[in-house]
Amino acid sequence: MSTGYFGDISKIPFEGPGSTNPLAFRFYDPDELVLGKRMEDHLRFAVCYWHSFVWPGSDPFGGQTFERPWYGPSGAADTMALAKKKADVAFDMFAMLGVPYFTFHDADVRPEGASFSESRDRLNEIADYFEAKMDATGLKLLWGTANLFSHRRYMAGAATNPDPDVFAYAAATVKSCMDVTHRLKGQNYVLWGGREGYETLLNTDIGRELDQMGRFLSMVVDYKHKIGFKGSILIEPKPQEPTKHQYDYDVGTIYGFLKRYGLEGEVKTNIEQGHAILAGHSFEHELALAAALGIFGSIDMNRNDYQSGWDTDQFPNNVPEMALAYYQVLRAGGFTTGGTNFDAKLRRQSLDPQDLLIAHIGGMDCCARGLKAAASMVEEKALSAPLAERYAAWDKPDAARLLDKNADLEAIEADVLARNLDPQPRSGRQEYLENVVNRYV
Ligand code: XUL
Ligand code: CO
Repeated sequence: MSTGYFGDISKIPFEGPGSTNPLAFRFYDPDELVLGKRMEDHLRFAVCYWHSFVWPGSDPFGGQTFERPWYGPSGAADTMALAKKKADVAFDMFAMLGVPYFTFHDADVRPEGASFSESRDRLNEIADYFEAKMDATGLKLLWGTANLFSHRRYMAGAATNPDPDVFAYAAATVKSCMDVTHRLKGQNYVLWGGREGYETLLNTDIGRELDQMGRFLSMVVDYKHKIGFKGSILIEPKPQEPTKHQYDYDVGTIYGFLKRYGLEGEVKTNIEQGHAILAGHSFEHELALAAALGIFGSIDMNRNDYQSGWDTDQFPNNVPEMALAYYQVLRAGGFTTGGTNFDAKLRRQSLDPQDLLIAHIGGMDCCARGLKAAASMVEEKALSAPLAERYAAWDKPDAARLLDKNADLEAIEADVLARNLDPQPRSGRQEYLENVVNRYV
C-alpha cells in the first residue's frame, strides 16, 4: 500500500529515448536483452537507505534542509514508530523505481538503543518489518553492513581502536548485522572502514592496528561459514575521509592486506566510483585491477565533483564514464553476488520528494546507456580485438617459455645473443582506441 509521500505516482514506466517525462525511464528497460541477458539482471540495481532516507541535507556549514515526515525533533527517526514510517516510504520508493535490491547499515534503519542489547533488539524488530515487506514485494537485499563510524565510541576506529572494548563492541555489532543480513537473504556483507585509519602517526601504531583489523576480518569470515551465509564478504576501499589516512586505501592495498592475513580467497571488494577518484585512480582502473586480482565483487555507483576533491556522493550522469566502467564489469564476467548500488545523495537544495525519484531515474538511465555502449563494444570486439592483437606474440610457444618456471636469466641471455635480438617498438594506438570508444558513446 502506497504511503502517498510521492503523490499519486505509481510505478515509473519505461517510455523510451524520445520521452520528455521526467518521471519515466528513457533507457532503463529491465526486460531488454543485452548480450542475451535481461538488463535488470546485468545491472542489479540497489538503492541505499542512508543517503535517501537518513541524511538530513546537512553540510559542514549548515544543518538540516530536508523536512521528511519520519524525522523527529532531532532531525532523525529516533523512535521505532518513525523508523517504521521511514521504512514504509523507502519501500514505496524502491517499488516505484522497480529496483530489485536495497542496502542498509544498522544505524540507518533503527534508532540507537540505550545499550548494546537494546540496539540489537531494535535492529531485529526492524528486520522483521523488512522481512514482511520483502516477502510481499519481492524486493531483495544486496547487502547489509554495520555503521562503525558515526557514533563517538568509534572516533579512534572500530577494529583498529586502541581500546579493546571498542573492538569487542564493534565485533558484536558486526555479528548482529551479519545475522540480520543472513536472515534477510542478503547477497553480500560489506565492511567499509571509515575510521580504520589514523589522524596522526604521533598517536598511532600502524602494525598493531593492521593486525587487529586482520584478526577482526578473519572472525567475520569464520562466522560467515559458521552460519552458512552464502553471500560474499566485501571490503569497500577508500583512501581518506573521514580519517586522514584509511588502511583500505584502494584495491591494490586491500589485496596486499588480504594476502598478508590469508583472506584473499574469502573476501572481495565493493568499489565506489568516487572513492577510486579520491585515491587518484579512474573507476575503471579499480575495476580492472580487482578483476585481475580475483577480488571484484560489487560497485557503489556514485561520483564525486571533479573540482571539489571531496566525497560528494552524486548520482552518475556521465555516460562515457559509465560505459568504460561497465566494460570492465562485463570483461570480469559481470556481477555474481554483486550489483550496482546507488550510494548517492541529492544536493541539499533538492528538497522535494520527487527529487529523490528523479535522481535515481537519471542514475539508472545513465547506467543503462553505459551498459548498452559497453555491450556493443564487447559484441563487436571493438577493444578486445586490438588488445588481443597487441599481445598476440605472447601466445606463441617461444614467448610462453619465457614465463615458464624453468626460465632463467642466463638462458634468456643466451637466446637474445643467439637470435641477435633488436626489438622494434610498435604504436600503442591510444588515440585510435579513444576514437573507437567515442563511436559507442
Ligand atoms: C562512505 C561509503 C559508505 C559505504 C558503506 O564513503 O561509501 O556509505 O558504502 O558503509
Ligand atoms: Co559506498
